Amino acid sequence: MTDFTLHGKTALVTGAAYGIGFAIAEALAEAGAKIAFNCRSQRHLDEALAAYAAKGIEARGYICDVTDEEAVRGMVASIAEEIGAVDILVNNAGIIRRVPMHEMSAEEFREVVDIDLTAPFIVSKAVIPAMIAKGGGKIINVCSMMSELGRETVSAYASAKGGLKMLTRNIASEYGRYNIRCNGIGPGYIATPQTAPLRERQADGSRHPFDSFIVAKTPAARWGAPDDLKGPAVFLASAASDFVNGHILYVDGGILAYIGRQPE
Ligand code: NAP
Ligand code: GCO
Repeated sequence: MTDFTLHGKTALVTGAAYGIGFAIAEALAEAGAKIAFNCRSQRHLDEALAAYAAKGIEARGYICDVTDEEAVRGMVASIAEEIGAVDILVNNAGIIRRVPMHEMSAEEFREVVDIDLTAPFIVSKAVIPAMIAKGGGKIINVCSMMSELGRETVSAYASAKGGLKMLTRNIASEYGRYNIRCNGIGPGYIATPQTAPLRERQADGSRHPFDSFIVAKTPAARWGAPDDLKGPAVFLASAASDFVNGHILYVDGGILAYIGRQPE
């Protein structure tokens, strides 16, 4: 029987206080993994621990900014001491800044790239030595439609997520010999706090134009939910995907396959 179980594995999901990261961590826990997660605020940490507990998940939470290499190394060491070295890393933490490129400051651009691309490098670098020592591991990078496509106002985010696709392929190339598998998950448009501005009801009660645009661009004719990512995450975290490496698994309802609804 194909092995989708994660019993005995330690998983670190970054930025998993809520949103996509929380759903992925929940899925990995349901498959048997011990869960560690981080965020930047005590309030989010406390709320997340209560939310995990309400689902019967004994998660370990850490206040850690993923751009702070020393703090990341300390968190990874604490996880190893407390529940075991990281077997599964999900680089999920991320931000977006929606600003027309000619109006975006270099500082804003660097902030997005720092969190969405440099941080996955930092956290992956922190866990790889122990994965090598243990005989292997799984790294899953949360990419995006913007790993493949551009659109107005997301130049920094698309640059970072495009880079994250190639970081995924490079880790897969460089560490495959150590039985480390690195793949990406590319969510489509998912209903989380990050995309809430794109779904806000208009003053007249109508749907946000972008909301209608995305539904028309998606063959599944709906926004995704964080739970839509649970199965793909378990697949990429488990032995079931041991010969899958350097692959970006798009979970987008078909957006990338579809030119868009033709005129009636
Ligand atoms: P979200 O609701 O905004 O959650 C982002 C998470 O990242 C939060 O837990 C946040 O925690 C954490 N975070 C941000 N910067 C951090 C930092 N420097 N250090 C530590 N934690 C940090 O976003 P989401 O929609 O769940 O997205 C999660 C991931 O999926 C992101 O990488 C995003 O780019 C990607 N994605 C989202 C969609 C979508 O449609 N929603 C689609 C494709 C890809 P705190 O702010 O509490 O620290
Ligand atoms: C945006 C959205 C997207 C999604 C996601 C799509 O402003 O276009 O936030 O970037 O978050 O990355 O896959």
